[in-house]
Amino acid sequence: MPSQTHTRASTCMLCEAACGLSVELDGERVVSIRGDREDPFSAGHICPKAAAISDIATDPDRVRTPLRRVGDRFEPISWDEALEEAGTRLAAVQARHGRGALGLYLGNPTVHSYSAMFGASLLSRALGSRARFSATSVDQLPQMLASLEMLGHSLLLPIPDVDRTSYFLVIGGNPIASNGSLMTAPGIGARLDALRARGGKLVVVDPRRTETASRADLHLPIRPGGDAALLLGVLHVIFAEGLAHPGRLEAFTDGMARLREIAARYSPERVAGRAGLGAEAIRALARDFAGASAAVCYARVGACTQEYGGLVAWLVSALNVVTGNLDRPGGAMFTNPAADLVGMLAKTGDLGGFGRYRSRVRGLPEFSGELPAAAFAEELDTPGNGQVRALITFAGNPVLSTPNGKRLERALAGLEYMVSIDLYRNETTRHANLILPTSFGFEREHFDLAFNALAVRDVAKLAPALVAPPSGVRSDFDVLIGLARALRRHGGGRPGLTTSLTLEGARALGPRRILDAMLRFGPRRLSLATLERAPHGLDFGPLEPRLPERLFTRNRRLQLAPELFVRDLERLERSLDGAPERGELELIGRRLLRSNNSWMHNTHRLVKGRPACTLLVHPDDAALRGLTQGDVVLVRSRVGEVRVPVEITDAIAPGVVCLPHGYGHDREGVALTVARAHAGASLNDLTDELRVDALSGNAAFSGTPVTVSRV
Ligand SMILES: Nc1nc2c(c(=O)[nH]1)N[C@H]1C(S)=C(S)[C@@H](COP(=O)(O)OP(=O)(O)OC[C@H]3O[C@@H](n4cnc5c(=O)[nH]c(N)nc54)[C@H](O)[C@@H]3O)O[C@H]1N2
Ligand SMILES: Nc1nc2c(c(=O)[nH]1)N[C@H]1C(S)=C(S)[C@@H](COP(=O)(O)OP(=O)(O)OC[C@H]3O[C@@H](n4cnc5c(=O)[nH]c(N)nc54)[C@H](O)[C@@H]3O)O[C@H]1N2
Ligand code: SF4
Ligand SMILES: [Mo]
Repeated sequence: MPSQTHTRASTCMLCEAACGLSVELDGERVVSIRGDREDPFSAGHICPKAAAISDIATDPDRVRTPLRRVGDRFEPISWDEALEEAGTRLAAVQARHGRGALGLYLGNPTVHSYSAMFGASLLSRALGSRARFSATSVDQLPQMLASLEMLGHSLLLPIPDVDRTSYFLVIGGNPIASNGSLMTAPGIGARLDALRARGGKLVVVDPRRTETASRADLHLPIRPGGDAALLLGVLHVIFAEGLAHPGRLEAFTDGMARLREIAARYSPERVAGRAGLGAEAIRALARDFAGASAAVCYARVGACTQEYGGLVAWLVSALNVVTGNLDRPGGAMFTNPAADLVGMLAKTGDLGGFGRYRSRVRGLPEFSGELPAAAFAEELDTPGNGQVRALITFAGNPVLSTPNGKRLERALAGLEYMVSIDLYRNETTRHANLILPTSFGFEREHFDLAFNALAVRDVAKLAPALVAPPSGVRSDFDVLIGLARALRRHGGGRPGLTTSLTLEGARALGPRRILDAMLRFGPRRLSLATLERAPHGLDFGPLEPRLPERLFTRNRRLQLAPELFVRDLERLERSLDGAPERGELELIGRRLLRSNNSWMHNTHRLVKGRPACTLLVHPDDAALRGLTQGDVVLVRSRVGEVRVPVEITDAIAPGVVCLPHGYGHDREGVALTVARAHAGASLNDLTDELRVDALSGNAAFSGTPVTVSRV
């Protein structure tokens, strides 16, 4: 009998681009995944990863029932047994060692599921522990800190208006490979082509001539960690040459004079050495940026995961303000999302927070109720009052994604009890006593709560679940709430009636009705029903100016020179004026189009072809060490060593080497058949947990000193 297929609209949940998909189904089986040309936002764009959604869902290695570790083996158990055991054991650890002995780590995919966002925030609050960690502090934390200090809300992030700008200055981002981040812009390649076609300029600041830099009008090969120096030099020129024109922003901005005074100290000549760029290049950049009809400076992972991440995030926004480019078309703008998390949290007084307490071992600052991932391992392996002895991980793989993964691995092995909620038994979850599996991909309804709020246009779309999950898995929301309730049943977690009532209330409502309420009370007065009537999504048009109404600072004014950042300049000064301390080579990371952090290497479609986990080395550095193409080298840092093949290329600056993160799958007990056959080595077996942005506590991956030698 010929099978009847039908096509449904959906959304890709793998990365921030949120591409519309057209999914062809034969009953419960996904036949094909294509770009949805009727999606008004993504207009048919997809990347090679989209097809892997169903590979993962049907992966023989996927965990499909709760698993309990018995020695080195895992055996299936029922959900009731699993939750009962987890509740008992986690509560017992809290009873024995105090509530703070239970830790939580939330990984990146949390923000790609609205139901997981609700569930994770409920579990997190129900724990009654400060030992909470997430991928935020190996990623965008400095940008959130800048928003908190300058705009008054940690989640109010300025988005580059890429479709209308005439000068796009990208610092430490590679959207052609990453598909854009804190800038949901499906089909970013076409958007950048359009920018250039209308006579605009693309300028990329990056130690590597990346896929994005190769398409740029100008590539500035900065020294790792040199961006704050560069930006100070740029601001210096802008003030000195009378190019500062904040325009309408001036009426509600504090600190302009202070910033002018600060910038005066950093002439291009003074900062050039630390930036690794010539003073004339810095002058030209400042003049071009200030002279553009609409310009936007945009920074991403490379600008955050470095020693001066906080300063960079501040100076990027400051540059946009000083040149009048914040909150205007073609500049850095703010969304008006249908489900407005920022507005909703602000109404409850939750603006985010910083430094209200510090981590036990190293005294690193808290951020919005979390401690830095760079302090994760030490909070687990350092004995004493407050040591973390039990852990819950959700959709995270910190062994491969946080600094000094080897130390973390040893710390996880020493825990009294660990529960991981994940799709796979991987480098992290293999240490768990229990692995609890959730639904994934087309098995759940999708609404981009996080990324609609970070998009370059105001859009909203609800994608229904298309296929049934495997019978042994539960929804992320159910597992997260189930775990929180089990913990409380056994006397663990945060005490008090409010916690119980919140959990029971949320469980009774369910994630759909919570979202529906957010939409109904949101600025556009939508509902799930209105979205269901527009299966390809709704487009409300380009972003519109939102200031000063959208400011949440105490005096409702934009803070251009917060003391927190001003004080941190002292630290930078030491690196400007002293002899530049440089490791033999400085290590940076990279992202590959056919990969997504650590968890997409178990699909043959994405890993076939040449090995991807190679060390990029400049020809001069290769010659100095007698290296030839393909040689396997030993890379060493303070914390560890890895062996990887070299790829000699002048796309990397001399003195810098580059390795992708998310590899290193060949570890005992990892149940990822394909990934283990394409294992590579982990960048984070080299990155150093002691290297942080001392201001924000964010991990400083970029510029890790390493030596490289032939094996
Ligand atoms: N294909 C793919 N897409 C992804 C991901 C993935 O793993 N693969 N991950 C997703 C996630 S979680 C995120 S957060 C986004 C990230 O999105 P992006 O930030 O756009 O991605 P990266 O490739 O990490 O870009 C960082 C760039 O910073 C550069 N860099 C390193 N150190 C420095 C420095 O000191 N200064 C400057 N100026 N540049 C520096 C690096 O060379 C690199 O090109 O991508 C998302 N999308
Ligand atoms: N050196 C270096 N390190 C980095 C970076 C870098 O640029 N350089 N980038 C950093 C960045 S930006 C990030 S965001 C972090 C990411 O850090 P993490 O979030 O810790 O790591 P991921 O690799 O994204 O792991 C995601 C996990 O979630 C699971 N998963 C996927 N989908 C689902 C789901 O729907 N439900 C459940 N329950 N589980 C799911 C996967 O199996 C995997 O185990 O890595 C960081 N680490
Ligand atoms: S760009 Fe991102 S959202 Fe779009 S198809 Fe690829 S992985 Fe999915
Ligand atoms: Mo990220």
